[in-house]
Amino acid sequence: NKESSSSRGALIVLEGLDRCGKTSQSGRLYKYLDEQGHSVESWRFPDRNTGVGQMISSYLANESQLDDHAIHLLFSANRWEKRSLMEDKLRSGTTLIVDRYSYSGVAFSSAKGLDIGWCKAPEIGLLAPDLVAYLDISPEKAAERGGYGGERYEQLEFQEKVARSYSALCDPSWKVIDATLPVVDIEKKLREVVLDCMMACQKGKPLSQLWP
Ligand code: FDM
Repeated sequence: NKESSSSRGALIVLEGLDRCGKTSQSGRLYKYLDEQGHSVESWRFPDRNTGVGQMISSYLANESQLDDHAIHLLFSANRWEKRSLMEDKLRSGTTLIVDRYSYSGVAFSSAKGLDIGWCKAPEIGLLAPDLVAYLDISPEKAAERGGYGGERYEQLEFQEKVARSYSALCDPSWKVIDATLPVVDIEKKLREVVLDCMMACQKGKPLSQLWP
């Protein structure tokens, strides 16, 4: 059948603190893979274009207030509303580069003091990434880069808590890349791990679900 005869795309997730360089690295990676002739798309969460995404966006801009649990579930719903499209894309051979995913969901909400198990529960059954690349930078270094916008979470003290939450979530399968290296070095390391991962997916690595 179609599924077993054609190879699938890879689900690549980039995670890290604000100002770690995720967004610019996902852009560079997208451009590289696209130019190499791969079928690839660049995604991000929150996806602010949906109805749920607009609620999240207004919360992040401090234009609305929501209970910590409620906003957590909205972030999760925002991933659920994209799940079937995500699966279709992957199965039809498109690789997805995703800027933030469930790990941001758990790291940011548990940094507010919510129970980590409670935070993970609504993510169960979403597609598991084939690769999590964590761009590692200390909250202090990230803050020095400046350019924190005015959004809700963009404060040093909170980012320190998020960094601790990420450490608790990080598992040995994550590819941790030093985000203080020169941009081109990060780009090179990222390409290596991504190409390896895409190869494994082409060779038949099955899609799996959170939490493995
Ligand atoms: N964020 C992002 C969460 O709190 N939970 C989530 O599930 C996701 C995906 O939203 F501060 C936070 C992380 C960040 C903010 O993200 C907006 P971008 O990458 O700056 O758009």
